[in-house]
Amino acid sequence: MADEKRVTYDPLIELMKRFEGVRATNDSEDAFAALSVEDKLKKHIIDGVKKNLDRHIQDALKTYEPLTIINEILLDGMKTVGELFGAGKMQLPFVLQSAEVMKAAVAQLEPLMEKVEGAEKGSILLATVAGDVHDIGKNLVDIILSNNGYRVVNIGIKQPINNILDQCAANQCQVIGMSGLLVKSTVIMKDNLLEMNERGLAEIPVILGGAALTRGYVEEDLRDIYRGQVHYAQDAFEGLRLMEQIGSGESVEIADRGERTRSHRTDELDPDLYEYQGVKSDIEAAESIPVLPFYGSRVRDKFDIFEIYKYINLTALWRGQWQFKRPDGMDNPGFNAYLEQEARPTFNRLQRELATVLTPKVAWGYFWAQSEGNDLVIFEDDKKTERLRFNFPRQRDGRRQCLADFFRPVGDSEMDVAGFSIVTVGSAVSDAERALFARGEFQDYLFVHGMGVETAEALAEYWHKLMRAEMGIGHNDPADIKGLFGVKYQGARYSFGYPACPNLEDQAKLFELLDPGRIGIELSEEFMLVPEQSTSAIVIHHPAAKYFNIR
Ligand code: B1M
Repeated sequence: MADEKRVTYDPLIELMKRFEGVRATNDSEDAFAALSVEDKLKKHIIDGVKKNLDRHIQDALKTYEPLTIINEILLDGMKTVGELFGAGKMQLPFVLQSAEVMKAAVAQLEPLMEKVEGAEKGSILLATVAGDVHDIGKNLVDIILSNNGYRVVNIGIKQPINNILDQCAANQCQVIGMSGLLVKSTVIMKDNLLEMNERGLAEIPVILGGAALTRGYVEEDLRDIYRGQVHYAQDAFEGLRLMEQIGSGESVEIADRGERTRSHRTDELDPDLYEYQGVKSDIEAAESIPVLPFYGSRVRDKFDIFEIYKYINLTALWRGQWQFKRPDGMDNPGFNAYLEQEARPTFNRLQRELATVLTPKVAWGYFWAQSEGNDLVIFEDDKKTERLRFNFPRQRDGRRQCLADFFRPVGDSEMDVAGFSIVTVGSAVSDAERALFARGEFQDYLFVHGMGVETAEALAEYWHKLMRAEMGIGHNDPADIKGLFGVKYQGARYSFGYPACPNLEDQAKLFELLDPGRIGIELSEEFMLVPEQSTSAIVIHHPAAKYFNIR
């Protein structure tokens, strides 16, 4: 019977159902036709649709003043966007798409407006603190605040306190927002607050954000020292909530203080950890030492970028950088299918579009090395003369590991081998990002930034594989690239500034060894790498070398 053959399950429809509420974008004329003019504009914002926006704004202008359209209709749409994001029903890239539409709408309305008192909900001076080059977190905060009615004066990265305060005064901002990702930045933020106390400026409320901070550090330690209000924002939307609360004069509710007891990362590492105390780890000398592939350093600047792309960790890109989150109630296979639908096409497009923007370059090398206590001594090619030495911290307890333990000790009959690498994808990608941000193409700004970051990481991964092959330990590599992300190979690549070798100043020694100026990489005064999308590492061949923390 015909009925028995009727297909009741359409996989495509089932798939679409899963995504209901995640993103409901319908930009057809019909989808707007039946709506009131107010709802049309809100739909533009919520769905991130620019098509016909100008026409619908013209319609709204027949009834409303431009400022009313912004404050009462468009901002209401943005409020819904914020709520959807907060409830896990909207992904960050789509929030940025909504912000793009908001910006375009405001750009159309602004020329029609006189500068009216009350046109802004509040104002904030935003800066990444001195010595810190991280831009994107602060810029996301800028996008969210400025497209929710706040005036944002974003003065950029590496900003000393004098400039922050001068610009705050010159632009008459009500709040100061400081961002920073480096551990050192958390100390600088503290110094900045002390300076504000000193200058009698503690009436200015301060919002702090960035990965190295914790809520406990800001809401306990920093609140203890700053005479005014200081708040922690975990993300841009918490920044928005705080601005609303500060503006309304309400006392700011302290969010979940669960992290209070968690130690924060601002403690300077105890100098004792660097001092060799006579106790070593249980790590035994490697049975065999690789043949030194060559002594000294080399550079390479010709690559097939599509080969590098294969080493991009898609979890880090899609979930980490692009911040696609699994919606409540969606299982893992469903989420993977969702990512394939939403993230893969952008990934494919950007691989092509960035093929000539990303310019991979590598400097790498091998040197004779032996350990002495917590030190790793690097020798000249004569194997006798000390060239320089690194001093690494040792775990206080547990296995008491220290990076030096992975090398034969001074006096051993056999000289050990240490590898080093530094890679970059060049500066043009950062220029492209800045241009996208300036043009208000916020979604692509996030996507391009993520591609730059993860291509730099991919290049480091790809080059580490080549170095293992050069050292003759590549036969232990996993068969597929995914296995590399789980460090399922012999040895490890440790970046200075990360937990096992936290001393960023060691970058200067790496520069002495690799001379990466030849591939256009420079070291800033604060030991940051320029171009931004660059990363360096010491490459260790020892089979027991795995990542560990120093506590
Ligand atoms: Co690197 N890196 N990295 N890195 N990197 C960090 C920053 C690090 C903390 C990792 C770690 O140790 N666990 C560490 C610094 C530690 C330290 O200070 N010692 C570190 C290091 C050491 C390094 C290198 C030195 C390693 C090396 O090569 N030797 C090197 C330096 C690069 C350079 O000098 N140019 C390096 C390189 C790299 C990559 C190139 C591979 C890559 C890109 C870097 C870049 O963005 N330019 C990278 C990445 C990706 C990271 C981590 C993993 C992620 C950073 C990120 O993209 N976050 C980072 C560890 C981490 O953050 N967990 C790390 C996404 C971004 C949107 O978030 O900026 O935090 P974020 O902003 C968020 C919130 O924090 C908040 O809202 C934003 C949006 O939600 N927020 C605010 C931020 N500011 C706010 C202000 C507010 C409110 C909210 O109000 C004012």
